[in-house]
Amino acid sequence: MFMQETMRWFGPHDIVRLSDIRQAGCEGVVTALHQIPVGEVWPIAAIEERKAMIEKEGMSWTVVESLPVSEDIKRQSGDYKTHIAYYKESLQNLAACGIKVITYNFMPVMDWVRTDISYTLPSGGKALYFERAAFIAFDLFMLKRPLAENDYTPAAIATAEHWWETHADAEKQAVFQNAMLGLPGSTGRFTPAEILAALDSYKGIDTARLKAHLFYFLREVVPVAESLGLKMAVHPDDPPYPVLGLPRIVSTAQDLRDIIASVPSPANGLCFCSGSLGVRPDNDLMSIIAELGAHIHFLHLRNTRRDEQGNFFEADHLNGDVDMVAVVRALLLLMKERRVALPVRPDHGHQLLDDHTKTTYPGYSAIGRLKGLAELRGLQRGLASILS
Ligand code: DNO
Repeated sequence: MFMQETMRWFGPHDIVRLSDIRQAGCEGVVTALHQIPVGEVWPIAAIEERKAMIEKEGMSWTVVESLPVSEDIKRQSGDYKTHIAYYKESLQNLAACGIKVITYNFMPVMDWVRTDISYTLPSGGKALYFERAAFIAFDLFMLKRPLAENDYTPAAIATAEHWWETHADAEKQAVFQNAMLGLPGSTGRFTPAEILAALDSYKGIDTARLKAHLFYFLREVVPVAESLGLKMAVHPDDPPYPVLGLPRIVSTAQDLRDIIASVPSPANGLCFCSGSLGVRPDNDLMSIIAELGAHIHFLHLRNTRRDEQGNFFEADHLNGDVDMVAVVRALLLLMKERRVALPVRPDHGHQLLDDHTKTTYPGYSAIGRLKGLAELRGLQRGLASILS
């Protein structure tokens, strides 16, 4: 049994077209109604319309990524009760349209963060990169977040000062632009004032409190998802540690364990993202699969390469810190045992060949992702022949 191969599509405005995804050999598409403001209901008509576009191209809408959780829900402020009621309504509507897997995250304010979205690899391909000193310099000297210095060691501040002194204005500007990128599926950027106001709105919300908010949300929505036959899949934090002083609570094996234990249900599950989890050396991906495999409903398979300074770049799918051969082997065995073909996407890809001439959503090039997917496909086929 092989994984169900998919790619993410950001909708009709994505310059990577559904027909490109089809040509990559995908049977499924991962998408979301990015046009609907976070917190509002996804109406059946809009879901059906999106579904029909995908089916017209000979594929199916396999996974929703993401049905976003509003900042009000994460903070338990303002309209959070209404937003939770709307979330349940969206789940009902998605289930009515036959969609089964729903991905979400619980990262406050920002989704994934990088400092460079076109980091040149030795091959000439380009990748996403997170440079810690540059990010701290952004925080301290560009964003000028109040009391930011309390979140870093003197040594980390010294590396950021060195970075600041040795980089040109254009490079600083590029880091600023990249760090302020808005949410996936939008081309917008936050303004410093917006970020600072959003950060301020999390004052007093520490790790324990944010976790309590997540568990409250899960206690509300998981029973609904379960009754509808849906699987919820929480996406890990990227990077998997606190950012800009905000707590992050989906970063470690213990976090994942706590989430699963908070509401025991087949509907309360995980998106296993090897790229996000793999950035922490203390995340042992093989033992996460062994322990929590029964709760994995969706796979993001990509690789990163980190260094001792806490920098990392997105490496070739089969050539980074994650032992992808071992991970795919463990996942194939897991699927066999569970008798389920899990949906997978290559997650991000490099910019290669004609990708360099196009502006896609960062990480979502066509050719780079096709390469990652094809490598994973070959790996699966090869392993399957040995395992059977
Ligand atoms: C990055 C993605 C994440 C992911 C969300 C899920 O490219 O993997 O943005 O979609 O965190 O909610």
